[in-house]
Amino acid sequence: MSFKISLVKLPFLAPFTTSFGTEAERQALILEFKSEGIRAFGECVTSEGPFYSYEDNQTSLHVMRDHLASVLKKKPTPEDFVMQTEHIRGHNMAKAAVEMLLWDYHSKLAGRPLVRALGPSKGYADVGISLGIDKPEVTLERVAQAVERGYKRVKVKIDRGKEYEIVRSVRDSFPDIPLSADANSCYTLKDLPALKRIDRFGLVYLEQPLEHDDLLDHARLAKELSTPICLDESISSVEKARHAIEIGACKVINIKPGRLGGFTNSLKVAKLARKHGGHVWVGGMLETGIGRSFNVSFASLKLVDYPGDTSPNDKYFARDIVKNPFVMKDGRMRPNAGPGIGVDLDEGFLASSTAESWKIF
Ligand code: OSB
Ligand code: MG
Repeated sequence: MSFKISLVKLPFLAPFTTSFGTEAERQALILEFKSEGIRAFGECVTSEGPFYSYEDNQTSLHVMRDHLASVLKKKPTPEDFVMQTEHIRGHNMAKAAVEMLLWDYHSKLAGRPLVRALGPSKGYADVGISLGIDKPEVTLERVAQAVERGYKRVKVKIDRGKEYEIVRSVRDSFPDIPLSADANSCYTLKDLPALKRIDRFGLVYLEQPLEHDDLLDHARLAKELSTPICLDESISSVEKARHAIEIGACKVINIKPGRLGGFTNSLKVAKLARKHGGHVWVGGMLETGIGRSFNVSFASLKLVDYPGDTSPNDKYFARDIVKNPFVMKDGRMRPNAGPGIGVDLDEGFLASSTAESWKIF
């Protein structure tokens, strides 16, 4: 039995900018667990710094090595892993990386694709694209390409003070596409006039406009806008999702299994939201082909009713660490046939992209 974590560096084709910063490369922690002839994988969605959330690669490495590895050793089911690590506060991204690896492990042990273990699937995921912040003319060009390639929804990242220009110019050129905007928490309720100005562009939703852990102000904002609110950062647990729905803080939830501590909690959030008439979709964290394969399986579930941020990885990387990257056809992507996440690793490229590696046990 062995468990190894590697830091893999993959340069982006173009820097990715959000309201909280710019990333030039993906620094991914890739997990590999071997037991009984099975090789299971995981990917932690943290990055170099604590900007999207308080977790980063260093904190997740510490939590995985010093608090989660001993639980992994017992090879629990994902559900049992969640229970056995409940006493560890927060650190959902670290927990999710190991929890999802266990989904891969147990699916491979049973010789079936990951998606079969998750629940009823449509057999494909509807795919949307997330466009980082750029000059309006660059964004317009990217939107045109995305529409041309058949994406089912386009999301533009917005920043405080520049939201009107970007949303208006995209809407002027593309009056009918399903369009959304993601603020990554750059506004407060004082910005209500600016948010009201983009309310008339028929966005399918406005993603995470306010504080990263707020629910109350989002509920207040929701009453002022006709555009539905989608929460990303704020939904950090099943309980938070329940509170958000209860007080009307959002109608839509961006499910990122990494943010929620894995698939066990993500399934609970998706079921809860749908039961109350809400909508859910699967977000992305600029994952490599390993992380993407987990996301695409989840996004193909019947429970998930909106297109996700699961664009094929040739959008981000010149070369991926898997030999069978996803391809999109008619705005759809089929989950891998397995077993487990069903990725065919490009071992040579993975080795040459690995900056550092830790043998945990
Ligand atoms: O807010 O959804 C977000 C990437 C990094 C951090 C936060 C977010 C994103 C994305 C990227 O939007 C979506 C993708 O992986 O394609
Ligand atoms: Mg977001």
